[in-house]
Amino acid sequence: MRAAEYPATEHPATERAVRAFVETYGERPTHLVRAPARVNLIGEHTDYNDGFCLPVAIDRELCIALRRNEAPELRLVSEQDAVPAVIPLPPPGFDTPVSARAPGWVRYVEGIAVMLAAESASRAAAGSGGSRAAAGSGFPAGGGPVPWRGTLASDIPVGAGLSSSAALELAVALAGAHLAGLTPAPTELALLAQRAENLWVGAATGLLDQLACAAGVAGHALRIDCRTLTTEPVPLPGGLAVVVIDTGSRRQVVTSEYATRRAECERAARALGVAALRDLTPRSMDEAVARLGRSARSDGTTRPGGAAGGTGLDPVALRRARFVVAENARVDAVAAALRAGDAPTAGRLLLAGHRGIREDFEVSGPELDAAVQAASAAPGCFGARMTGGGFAGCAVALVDRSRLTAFTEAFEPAYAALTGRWAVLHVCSAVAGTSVLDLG
Ligand code: GAF
Repeated sequence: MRAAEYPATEHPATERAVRAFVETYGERPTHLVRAPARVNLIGEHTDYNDGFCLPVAIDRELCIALRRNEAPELRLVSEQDAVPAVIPLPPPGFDTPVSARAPGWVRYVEGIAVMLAAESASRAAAGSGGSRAAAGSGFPAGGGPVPWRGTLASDIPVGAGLSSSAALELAVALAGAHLAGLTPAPTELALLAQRAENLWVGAATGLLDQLACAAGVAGHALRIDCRTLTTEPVPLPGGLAVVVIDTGSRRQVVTSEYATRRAECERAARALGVAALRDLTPRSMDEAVARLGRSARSDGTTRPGGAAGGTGLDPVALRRARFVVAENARVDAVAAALRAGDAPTAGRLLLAGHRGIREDFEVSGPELDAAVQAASAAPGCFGARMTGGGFAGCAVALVDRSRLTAFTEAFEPAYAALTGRWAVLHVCSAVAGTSVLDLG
């Protein structure tokens, strides 16, 4: 089957995955795994600062139809790639050099296979009793990695900042865990996927994407505390539409700039004397900066008028910290506004978040700024901001559901006039996190 014969626009990913399985392997799948994309409403670049986020798992999903394999390998055929992922089980060890690892999407599949095998090995070493402490990760006890074959279909745009890679990691992880008789909690699944991303793929990301995709709750946003890893569903008001705006822009700088921002935040936390920026409020941060300034002046090390000079806190790190500390406070303010059904306040906070990320954190981009400008001027829009890692990809807007048509009609030409390109709008529903269905 070629994708063009069975277009994504007319058939959901679940249906396409099952159909592809039958056509590829000549039999029915036994299981169907689904994993949603996520859009983050507020709380950006806060996860690796031990802070707070407010994402929504959305109804743009990735699905894998699968069954056990006789051959000792994991084989996954994607509708988006002519070359399948074929991973021998048990997979290569951690000592495999980075250059020998698989390219593109296959690397994520491989990373999950490696992490599941590591779990299995550590459980075996712990004497099959599977003590959580011995396993070292909180992943529950169970069998070893099980070989399976599957087909993958996805409605999540790739590289758009909607966590298509986290969805892939989680779907592969849940498939492997389920076949091995494991029932990991969403947080445990998310942590395993994050380890694959950090240790195998080599991206030093936080837990936002994986936890949002794993633990989403239908009809709700999810307040995540990235230090305690607790999640709390926040109901989305019925009259409010979450509109994801895919600006059509994609950039490669994200990984290196991400690492730089992370280092700047860590530098700021060290200078301000806290374990992580999460430990500061806007007020306690002002006090800490003032204290630093006073002690630097008493040493005679600062220049008069130099805001952060001589304090050990350079102006760039100070700006990054100001954004993160204010953004953490915005998460609870947006959650409270949503609970109260106060969409105008939630919208204003999103706009404030975008200003901060553009001016202080500096990870916006021209298309993202244009999308926010065009959206916030359109009728029915309460507020908008860029979402995800930044530089390119998607923005999110909160829109009065009864005015969606007027919003779209005003937004589309306004964005095109500003950028010379057309955006794709996704009016999204909040769905449950990753799940597996036994097909019998
Ligand atoms: C990316 C990362 F993967 C997340 O962990 C998070 O830091 C996000 O950027 C920014 O909020 O999606």
